[in-house]
Amino acid sequence: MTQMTRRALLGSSLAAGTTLALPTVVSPLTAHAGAPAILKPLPPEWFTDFGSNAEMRWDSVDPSARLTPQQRLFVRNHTVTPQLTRESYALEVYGDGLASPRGVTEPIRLTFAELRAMPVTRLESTHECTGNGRSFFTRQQGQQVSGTGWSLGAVGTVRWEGVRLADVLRRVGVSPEAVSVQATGLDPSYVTGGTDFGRVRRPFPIDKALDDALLAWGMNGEDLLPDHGFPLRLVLPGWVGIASIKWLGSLEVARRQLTSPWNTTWYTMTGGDYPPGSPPLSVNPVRSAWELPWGAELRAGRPVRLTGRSWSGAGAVRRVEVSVDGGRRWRPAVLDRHKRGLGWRQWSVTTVLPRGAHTLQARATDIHRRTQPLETPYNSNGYFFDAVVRHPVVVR
Ligand SMILES: Nc1nc2c(c(=O)[nH]1)N[C@H]1C(S)=C(S)[C@@H](COP(=O)(O)O)O[C@H]1N2
Ligand SMILES: [Mo]
Repeated sequence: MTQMTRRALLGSSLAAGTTLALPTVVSPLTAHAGAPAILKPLPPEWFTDFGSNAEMRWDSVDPSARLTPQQRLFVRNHTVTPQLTRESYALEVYGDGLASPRGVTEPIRLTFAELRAMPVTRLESTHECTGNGRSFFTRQQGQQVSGTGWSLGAVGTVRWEGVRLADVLRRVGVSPEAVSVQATGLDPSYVTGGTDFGRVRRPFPIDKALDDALLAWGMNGEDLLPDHGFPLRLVLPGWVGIASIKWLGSLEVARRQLTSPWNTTWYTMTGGDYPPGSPPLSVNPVRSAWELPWGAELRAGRPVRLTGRSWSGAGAVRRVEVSVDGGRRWRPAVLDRHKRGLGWRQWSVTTVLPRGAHTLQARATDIHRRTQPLETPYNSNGYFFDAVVRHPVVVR
């Protein structure tokens, strides 16, 4: 979405100093001048490279691996990955929602070592960008939308390790009148269309903060990679990816509803039949993907075992039905044993296909009976494409 020039990057690094002090970035100028937006390798067999965003290719997914390896997880950067260190890192907490209110200039500071020494929580969740599947608004529904043209690979299921935000808030002391928490990242300010929107930041309700929100330093038993938020990121399980602020610099706790462009202008539904002022998007919808190339070639006349995965931001997937004849007949897929939690479910179907061009479809339903429609209502930013994707294959 953002094609930043070197000049723009330099500009935003300098402008960053005007919003919040930036003590933890290792020399913003040398770190960003001409540097790639994403630091980890993006081999083309694993990723589609969109510059500051990189999509996991579903045809590269190992059907025997339940978790997405961190090296293969999609990346979504508004600007560039900053290079931070644990030693100079500190989380700043402030706001009038603290038991003893504090202004932005007098925050409570928690070092990495202090946070790391707190009780450890591990949880598995599906991590997904709000715009995942966006390209299908155009490919499948003929609609023009703006944003990165993701297929279905802006998603992964990972095991996070960190400290519960509830534990951190209890430690610093929160007022019973607190309603809203705003997380701000340490990456450079986001500049687009000539406007500097400041640091990437998004508020969320105190209820989510006190429920399952995590401040994570690890993924799948490893330290976070720089691209995924090292040394510490927020994770709001089941919620839109933007809610999980990377390189977490500060948390403001407030007694009033906080806002940012990331919950009023973006990551809210606009256009189509959506009324102005639609609420910020939170829980991810239900989606499914086949672990196959687009237009995969399959063998005719003998049983083939096809695999895929389905997920929901609200809870486990309970049922997956598949059609291999363009939607005339649907039958249940065989599901894995993961009946609980926010991780995805793997499934398979064994079928004999006749020669010719065919369309595969998968439709999941979660434990709350949320399911996938055949068409997703249009919105101008192409969020939440949750319709059943028509996946073409050729049988020879
Ligand atoms: N600080 C910061 N946090 C961020 C972003 C960002 O650009 N800056 N991108 C958000 C978006 S839109 C998504 S989908 C996820 C992507 O997380 P990942 O790159 O670790 O997969 O991070 C979110 N958190
Ligand atoms: Mo996202």
